[in-house]
Amino acid sequence: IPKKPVLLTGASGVLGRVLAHALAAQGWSLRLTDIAPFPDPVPEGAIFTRADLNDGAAIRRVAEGCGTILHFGGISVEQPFETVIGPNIRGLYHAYEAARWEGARMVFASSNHTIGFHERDEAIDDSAYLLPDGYYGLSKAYGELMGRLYWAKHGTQSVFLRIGSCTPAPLDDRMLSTWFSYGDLTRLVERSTLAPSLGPTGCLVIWGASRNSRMTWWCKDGREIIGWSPQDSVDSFIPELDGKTSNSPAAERYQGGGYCAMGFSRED
Ligand code: NAI
Ligand code: 15L
Repeated sequence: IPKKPVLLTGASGVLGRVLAHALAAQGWSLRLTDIAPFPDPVPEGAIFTRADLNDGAAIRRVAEGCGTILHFGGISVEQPFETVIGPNIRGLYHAYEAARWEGARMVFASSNHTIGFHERDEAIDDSAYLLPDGYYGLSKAYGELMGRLYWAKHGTQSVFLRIGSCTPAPLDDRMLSTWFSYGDLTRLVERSTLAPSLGPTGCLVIWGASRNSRMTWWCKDGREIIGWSPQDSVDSFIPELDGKTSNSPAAERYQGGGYCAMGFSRED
């Protein structure tokens, strides 16, 4: 288990709750925070503090003494620019400042929407250029760039988890590729926290998808350096979900799916 307490932002959200319970059950000492109250009994070994990511002083206080920040808080779906900018840009800056101050590692819940406009027949690796599919994806791309800045300037380490679709079960044809189980997410967060080194670049990109035979889009990443690979698979859902597509050409052409189709107005 980690030597120092671990701060989890977005603790009251869907993935935050999964991680809070799973990591506390393994004996981790957790500091949980969110703007919304924690909806369950706070697990043993955890302390919950309500805070807004827009409040830098509050985020610094909740991070005090922590060796890792699991940054899962913020806007988690496509929203207007003005809605995204506070939690996901200013809030991210506050999380990074706290990490720098504490000498903590950042494990950042990035997203496949950082690269959503790559086409589905392209196989891309962790060096592919960022190609966000909306203001939400753009904020996650900015987060990864902020991580690179904080490594280059301050030596802050980051793992960027480019999460696919992390839900209890898949819902459509696209998720036969992008689905990521809660178990695989939890093990990825454990390895991202506990791995002694992230290698010479200080920052690693990891694709958050389970062992799905249809995940042919996302290739090489930093998983070997932290000693993680997915164990679960979505394949048993293929008979049920194969061909369950939308009728939007943009949603079906690009890796980001429906996010690419929102407000899409290009004509070629
Ligand atoms: P969620 O929306 O359930 O959780 C986000 C949490 O952030 C919420 O509890 C919300 O109250 C909190 N939050 C929002 N604004 C805040 C603010 N100003 N100050 C403090 N807390 C604030 O989202 P979910 O699904 O749990 O995702 C967690 C993270 O993982 C998000 O960053 C999301 O972008 C990322 N992610 C999730 C994926 C998924 O499949 N669930 C896929 C890719 C990325
Ligand atoms: C995300 O980044 C979102 O947080 C999540 O709600 C899903 O939409 C997911 O991507 C996805 O691409 O399925």
